[in-house]
Amino acid sequence: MSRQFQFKLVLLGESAVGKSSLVLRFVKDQFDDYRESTIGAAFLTQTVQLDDATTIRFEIWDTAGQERYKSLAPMYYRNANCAVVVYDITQSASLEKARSWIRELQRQADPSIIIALCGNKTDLSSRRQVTQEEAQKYAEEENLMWCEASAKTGEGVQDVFMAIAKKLPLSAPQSQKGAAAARGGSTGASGGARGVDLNKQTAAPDGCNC
Ligand SMILES: Nc1nc2c(ncn2[C@@H]2O[C@H](COP(=O)(O)OP(=O)(O)OP(=O)(O)O)[C@@H](O)[C@H]2O)c(=O)[nH]1
Ligand SMILES: [Mg+2]
Repeated sequence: MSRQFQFKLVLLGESAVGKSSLVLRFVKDQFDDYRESTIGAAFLTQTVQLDDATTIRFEIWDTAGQERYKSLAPMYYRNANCAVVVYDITQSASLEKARSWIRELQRQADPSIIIALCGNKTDLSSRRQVTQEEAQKYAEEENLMWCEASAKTGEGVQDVFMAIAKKLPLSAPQSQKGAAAARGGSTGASGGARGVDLNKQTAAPDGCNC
């Protein structure tokens, strides 16, 4: 019998590092050279096949990186099962911003959250300011997943989400409160960051707007 699990994933990072572009590549396999900056946040879903019997449905909150939206972020990372914190390999300052998001997640997100640090824009490696060694060392120290990708070429993009899917706790006990939260339906302060086993739902929620 096939099993389907649902997890809430949030993208965080400085404006223009390519969060929306990574999601657009992952969900629709498209790329825009001129993307509008995100306002508030965008919601998309995508399903990946983990193995013959298991699919993972990601409910993705793509947050706005502009400073004026910063105070909204907790609403999106609260009860998230996983976070992709993005920096631009051609901008050292964007790694600093990523570190600050990671510190905030470590303090305020669910303790079981899986965090991936992702360096985007590897197609611009001639302008690289952040070395792989520097980012990888930091990720190891903080016990984070680390990867690089290019939303433009698509290189490494599926790998980021697949690597996260493989780390998610599929056998964890489910709770109704956590289930509601993982669907983005709860703004409560707690509720855990468990994924939702969709086989145990009476009807699968249909939140796909992609
Ligand atoms: N060369 C290159 N450009 C990219 C890549 N990813 C995104 N961009 C460009 O970078 C710019 C910003 O991308 P967005 O995806 O809008 O960035 P964002 O992080 O969502 O920005 P906010 O919504 O403001 O937080 C756009 O012009 C994209 O075309 C990439 O992998 N390579
Ligand atoms: Mg965006």
